Amino acid sequence: MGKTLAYKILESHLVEGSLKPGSEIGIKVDQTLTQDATGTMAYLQFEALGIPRVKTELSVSYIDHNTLQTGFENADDHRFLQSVAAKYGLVLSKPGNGICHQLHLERFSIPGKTLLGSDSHTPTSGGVGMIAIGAGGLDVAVAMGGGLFYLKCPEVIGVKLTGKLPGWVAAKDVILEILRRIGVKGGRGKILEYFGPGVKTLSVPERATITNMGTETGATTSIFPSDEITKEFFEKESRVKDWKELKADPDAEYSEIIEINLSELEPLIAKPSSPGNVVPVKEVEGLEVQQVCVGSCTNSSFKDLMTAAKILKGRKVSPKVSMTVSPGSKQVLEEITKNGALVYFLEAGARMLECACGPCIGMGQSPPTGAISVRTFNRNFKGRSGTKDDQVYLSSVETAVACAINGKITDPRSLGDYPKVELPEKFEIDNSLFIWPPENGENIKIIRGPNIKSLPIKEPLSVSLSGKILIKVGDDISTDEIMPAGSKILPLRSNLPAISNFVFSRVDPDFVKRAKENNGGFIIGGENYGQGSSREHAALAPMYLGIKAVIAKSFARIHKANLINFGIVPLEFVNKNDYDQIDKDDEIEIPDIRKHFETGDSEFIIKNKTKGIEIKVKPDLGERMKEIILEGGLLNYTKRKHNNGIQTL
Ligand code: MIC
Ligand code: SF4
Repeated sequence: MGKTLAYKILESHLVEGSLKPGSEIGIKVDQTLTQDATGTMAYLQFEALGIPRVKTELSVSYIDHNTLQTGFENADDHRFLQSVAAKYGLVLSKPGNGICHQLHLERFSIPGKTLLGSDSHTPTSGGVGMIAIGAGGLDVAVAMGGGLFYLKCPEVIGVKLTGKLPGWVAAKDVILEILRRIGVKGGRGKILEYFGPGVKTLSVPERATITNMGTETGATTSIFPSDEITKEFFEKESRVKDWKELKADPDAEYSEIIEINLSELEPLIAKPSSPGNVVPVKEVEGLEVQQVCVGSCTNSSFKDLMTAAKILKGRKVSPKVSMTVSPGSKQVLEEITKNGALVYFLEAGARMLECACGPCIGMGQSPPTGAISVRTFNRNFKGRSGTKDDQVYLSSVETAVACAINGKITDPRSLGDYPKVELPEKFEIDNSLFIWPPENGENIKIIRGPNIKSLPIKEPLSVSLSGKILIKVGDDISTDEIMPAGSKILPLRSNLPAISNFVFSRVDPDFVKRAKENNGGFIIGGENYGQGSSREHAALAPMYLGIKAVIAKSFARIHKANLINFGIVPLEFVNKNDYDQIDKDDEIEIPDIRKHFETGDSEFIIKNKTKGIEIKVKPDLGERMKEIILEGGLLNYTKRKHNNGIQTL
């Protein structure tokens, strides 16, 4: 039986376990990336591990999220990150250089290598045939120290592409089509691997758009083969030495096959407020639009911006619309400046923003009250834009620009001839906003501002747990709802006492008060609890508030790992209907939980003392994860193993 490309790469990095879907595996990590909003915490954790220098082949610390400097906080964090990178041997990407995923694809991605990033869209580099996975900062810190990355071995779904995209239909429509078919939960526990004759019709930036937004299906990662088209991309980036051919065996066996005929696709759009709420653009055509944003790690490549510029050439943005453009990298901005395309944006009346995440994470450009904003981004969770009642639609660059011109949702095919964009022969390479570390960082002092607070460490798991249900939420609660981001809250990422005051603030403004009055308690969740980002603050801040366990119908992968890493017990209902037997303010007890974990019980009960009933729950955790929970989190676990002379790093 032939092998999938994903399993070939996983096999060559496998250190523990075997490639059986669902079983725990430990893989070697070649490269890591962090961004500033998750990075400060990751480096505090790396410091706590006490390792003098990163042990990976390459670790990069990007600054791209917290770039608005409305107070000292973000600037202090940037300085901290720069000193940490120099001391521990990381490459630092300065603010203004671009968005981590776009930059990593351009400058550091290598087919066949593994990349672990403290950002959920790390799979972008899967566009060149890497196994690139998003994780919490602590997992990345451990990997930087040379430790393995543990995950449940995913199944591999084959996505067979045939045909060729018609004009005005974009790579973004391919991933929107997949989301339309399998939804925001359909990729959980799976890798999406692309193959078939349609692959060669897509350029690397297009492939990267698809692997980037595969994250929204809940997939562990997504991957394309590395072929002649990939080679051309590496030639353009002047690093063809990093390229090699990689593909699945012709008789590779996939657990399931999704077939997409590119020729038959049409422009699609995700309606508010879920990336899975996808319909044909035609279905919502005519709705008035007041904001259009082009950019984000999904759609900010040279190809994307050139397409936008060429469509805008000789046209104007509607007077009713405010249009912003955030280039993915300095390289992209330089290219469109030098070839003159930048002026088409200016002449059309678009607002140019810096090369950063910007509006995608609510760092400015919040839309007006109740207005429709069409964005080329990957997420439209309610309130993420910074406006409470936002109406964010997600589309391709083509559709978004058509909306900007007409001031209403528009199928871009009505705009006439499709402007074809070729990538330049060679991109101009200027690495000057990357700072390489000195050979020896021993004497470098880490600079900490007053916003950087130290890390609290949790106690080992108690004999039994008891307390109140502090909140009960429904299905698909995202980490944006648990721990919001945006320009006011993101600068507090290095300050746990301060940021914890915002947990669930958009869902239930009294949550924090209740948590403090009750010395913590429990959370009840529906399906796919914690979907979306990798932010470990969605576990760390609840831990700080004394949350002991989250009991849910099911969890999203990264958030579940983050809960375990910080000693919050994730439990699943054995019978999903029992979700209805437990409500906010109920008093519950989980007797002998410590013993259950020690003896490895696969099910046990929680007592709902208010309702006088018992409910069966299961931990659904591997042995190593149970041990981590018993220790009160991954930091305690790693330190103890280390002190006992066990080589964990
Ligand atoms: C996001 O898109 O939600 C983020 C902001 O990039 C997050 C990381 C974070 O919260 O810092 C992600 O995707 O992991
Ligand atoms: Fe940045 Fe948005 Fe991409 Fe997250 S999804 S890394 S906030 S551009």
